[in-house]
Amino acid sequence: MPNSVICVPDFGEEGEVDVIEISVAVGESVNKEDSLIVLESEKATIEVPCPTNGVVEAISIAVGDKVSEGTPILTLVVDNIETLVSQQSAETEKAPTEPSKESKVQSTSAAEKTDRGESSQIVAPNSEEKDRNTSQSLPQGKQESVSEGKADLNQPAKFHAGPAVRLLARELGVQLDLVQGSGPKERVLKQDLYDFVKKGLQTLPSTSVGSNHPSGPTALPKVDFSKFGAVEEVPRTKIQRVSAQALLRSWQNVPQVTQFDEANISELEEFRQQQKQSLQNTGTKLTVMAFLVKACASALKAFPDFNASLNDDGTMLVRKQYLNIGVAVDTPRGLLVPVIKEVDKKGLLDIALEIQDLAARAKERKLSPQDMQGGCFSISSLGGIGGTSFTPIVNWPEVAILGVSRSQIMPRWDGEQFQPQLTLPLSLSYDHRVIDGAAAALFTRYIVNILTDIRQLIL
Ligand code: CAO
Repeated sequence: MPNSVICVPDFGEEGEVDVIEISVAVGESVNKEDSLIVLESEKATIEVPCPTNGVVEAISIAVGDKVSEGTPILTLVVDNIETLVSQQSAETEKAPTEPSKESKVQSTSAAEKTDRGESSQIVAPNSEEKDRNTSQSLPQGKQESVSEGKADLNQPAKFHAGPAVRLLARELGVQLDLVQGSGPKERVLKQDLYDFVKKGLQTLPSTSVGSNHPSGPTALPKVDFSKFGAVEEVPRTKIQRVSAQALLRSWQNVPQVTQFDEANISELEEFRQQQKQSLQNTGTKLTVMAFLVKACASALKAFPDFNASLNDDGTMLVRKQYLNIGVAVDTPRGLLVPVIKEVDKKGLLDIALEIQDLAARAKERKLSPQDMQGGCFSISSLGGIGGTSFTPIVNWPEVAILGVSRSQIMPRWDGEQFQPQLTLPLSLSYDHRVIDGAAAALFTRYIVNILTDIRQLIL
């Protein structure tokens, strides 16, 4: 049987690219169009298909190598070199306007070398050409290996998938040979990946203490603390148990990042103190929280992707046309997040009164389920207690939450001297699937600007 050295084809980019996957192994039988290797450039992933049927005799490259057009990939014991050479010659004739791809097949010398028992050099077809050929059906044996879908990590991949699907699989952390393809020749499509991931998530148990699912979090082992000394078991309240589950669900499902910033609230505080005196007899307590709710309402209007939720399969962002903001309230039985509805239609004092009312009812166990539903965004303030910053957890299905810490007088350099400024630390945690870091920084800056100059709230 003649040998052929299969080389990297013209992949449409200059220079070297990385080998990110070797899809075959020495001794393996390969069919025409089977993926041999996958290359990754700065712009794309490129699958290099096999030009003919044969058996892999030797592999000349490894994952991590840098290759360019013409680099030998592997040596193939070709079933029928004549067929291969004539096929590639015919394809060259068919595409005379594209000499760069097929003309690199050294057909004449290949045939001559074959006659002399030497190995010939064949350039694999590029993936464009492979795509043209995908309507041909695979031999039965190959179809069986795909449909069986057995995963053997020591074996090379047995699946068909285009570069975009492979890239997505890597991003999602999905092992492609476990996915049943629904495309032609059982080719794995993007939708197959989404369905695979969705199915995996649905089978995860909903318990809050982890699981033994192979791709899920490791279950936490039981610890007998009484071995080390006396202990007391305190029952967790229903609120604590429910909020623990919600926090864990968000932590496990939402990739979260926290953006920190600081607002100069010196003028806001001066205004607040003035109002505080005139409000003394009305029972309204105007705290920084009311200003924060108004500032966030304005920011949510300006940045609608923050007033949104991802739909269940992550293919749509559901932007909300209403503006409800939840406020985290610390109660003796646990954390509650009552929601102030339609904050954009309410004034500062109305919001201040509502915060007071909701916080009081939360502490007295008088909130109804409706009081805690329909939130678009949350604010968690620990400013009344202390601390310089913290990372709140996104209150899923919302996509962002603002954490507020205690304001302090800080020295700020004005270009000539240090000025005392009342500085409010802000921590915005956000769902990075929905919100980019730059958008989060802009959103937080927007809030900072409003708090620094509260006249903007009138606009
Ligand atoms: N910096 C400095 N002082 C602050 C402040 C801040 N960021 N925020 C509040 N304060 C002050 C208030 O002005 C008030 O002082 P005065 O009486 O002199 O005006 C005092 O602290 C107490 O305020 P408050 O906490 O009663 O009122 P609030 O409107 O600021 O907050 C509420 C209301 C319900 C948010 C708050 O009581 C609460 O429960 N906070 C805890 C929320 C929580 O646990 N979050 C963590 C959840 S885990 O992510």
